[in-house]
Amino acid sequence: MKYFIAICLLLLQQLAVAQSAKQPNIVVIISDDHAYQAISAYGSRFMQTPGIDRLAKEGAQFTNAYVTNSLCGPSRATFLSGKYSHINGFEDNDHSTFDFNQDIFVKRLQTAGYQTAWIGKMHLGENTPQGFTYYNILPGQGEYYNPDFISTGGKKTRHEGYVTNIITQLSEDWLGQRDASKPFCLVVGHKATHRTWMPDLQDLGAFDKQTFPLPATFYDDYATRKAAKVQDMTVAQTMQLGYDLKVFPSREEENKMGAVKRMSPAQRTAWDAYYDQVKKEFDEKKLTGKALTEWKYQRYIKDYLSTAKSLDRNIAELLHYLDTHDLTKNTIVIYMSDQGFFMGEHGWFDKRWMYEESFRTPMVMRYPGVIKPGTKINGYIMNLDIAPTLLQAGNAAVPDAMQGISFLPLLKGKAYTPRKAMYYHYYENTVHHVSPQFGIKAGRYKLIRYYERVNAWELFDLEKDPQELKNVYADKNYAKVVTNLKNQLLQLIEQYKDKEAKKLFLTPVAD
Ligand code: SGN
Ligand code: CA
Repeated sequence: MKYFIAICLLLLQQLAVAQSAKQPNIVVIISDDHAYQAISAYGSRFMQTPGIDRLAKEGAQFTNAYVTNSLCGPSRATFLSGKYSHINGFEDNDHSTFDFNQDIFVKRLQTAGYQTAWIGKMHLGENTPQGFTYYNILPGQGEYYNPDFISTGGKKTRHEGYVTNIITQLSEDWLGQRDASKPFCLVVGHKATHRTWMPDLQDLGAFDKQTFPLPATFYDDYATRKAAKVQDMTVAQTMQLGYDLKVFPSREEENKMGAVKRMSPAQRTAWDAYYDQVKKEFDEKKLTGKALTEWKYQRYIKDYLSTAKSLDRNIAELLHYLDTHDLTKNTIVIYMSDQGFFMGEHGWFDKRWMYEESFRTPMVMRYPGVIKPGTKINGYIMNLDIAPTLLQAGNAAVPDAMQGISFLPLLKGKAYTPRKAMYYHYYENTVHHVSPQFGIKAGRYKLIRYYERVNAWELFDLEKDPQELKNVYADKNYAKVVTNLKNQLLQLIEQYKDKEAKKLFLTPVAD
């Protein structure tokens, strides 16, 4: 009997091993507003990111990864559903709340035997998350210091400390107590590097010795681009000295800021010691005009990079946890941002546009035994493709209704047809005054149609104008290109069933 039990246990153990070998664990780390320009694997001129670079070295780096709608909620909704915003229902952060009754990949992974969790920033509205064995998420945008979290069942708990560190800790805690006989899928949602770029105390001043050259397009005059002229997202005008850059006219004004008010006395002392010095130097300089704008740029970049430094350190820490718990070999790890971000290009911060800095997102992926270390994937991949890819990797069926394409065959060196063109649609029309827009990127060209705030078309020849400064839509030499791209755009609109875009597409624009 004793032997029989021992043999049964052994068999069960082997079964579990075989099962997990077939079904890899999955960790997806999604940051917020982290620009590829700030990642050394992408050739950053700003900083080193050894944590993210490790994933690129040990796995694949996607050099042409893009999002369907460059905004926080819509990006996460597409990630979960594998569908464009007009199909999954989450079009913008202002009016949408995610309908968790719909088909999302985590639910299908659960059915396939996975434990699933989302920890950190989710930002999908008020509905109770479904599809997760466990969740512990920030309400809305969340806070950098002493953030509240809402866990499975709706319990709210305040955690003392810095948000990026806490999210890592909670992720490791969940991994530590999970049912180790089942594969897992963990989504780690970071708040960093979102506005208002509040660094961890240990990173205050980390970039103070450096001066960063302005991007070549910093003083863009937006000639030929109507929508770019009316936005409200410039370092010069929109970015605020107090709210964004922590240089307030007085302590009383600073005290009005909720994000600072919630700090503990010890945190606040360290915080003020640093920013009081910044304010002192600023006051002494008495800057105006361009000098003031350029000073703001330096401060923006320094705070932004400091939050990115903590983000990268925490990614390295989570990878270390996988190493020390014998999980590295059988775990897919994806790191990506919810979209790109402007680091002063065109004079801007924020995202939303179909312009490269915003549309394109950093993405790296490690999958031991499947992806050869140091792989570069240069084809077009969209955040739309992740759900079907992970379903396939987890041995779960990919529903036909998903609009993304699994790139697992590409990783495995099997038959795979890359997409030739990408479709984009952005809807929000409030904060930062970016006009709703949809468009197509196909190789050398990008065609964008703006509507609602501005009605206009833009065409860029990316070979001649990679910085997207010169709209050549009206240039007769490009007439054939316009016709051709419009045909392709209409095909994509129909393929993805975007009825609203089709109506707009068929409405002529009066120039
Ligand atoms: C907030 C920010 C905006 C940002 C949006 C969307 N202002 O409104 O600058 O564009 O979020 O960001 S803030 O003062 O509240 O920081 S997203 O990442 O959630 O889509
Ligand atoms: Ca975001």
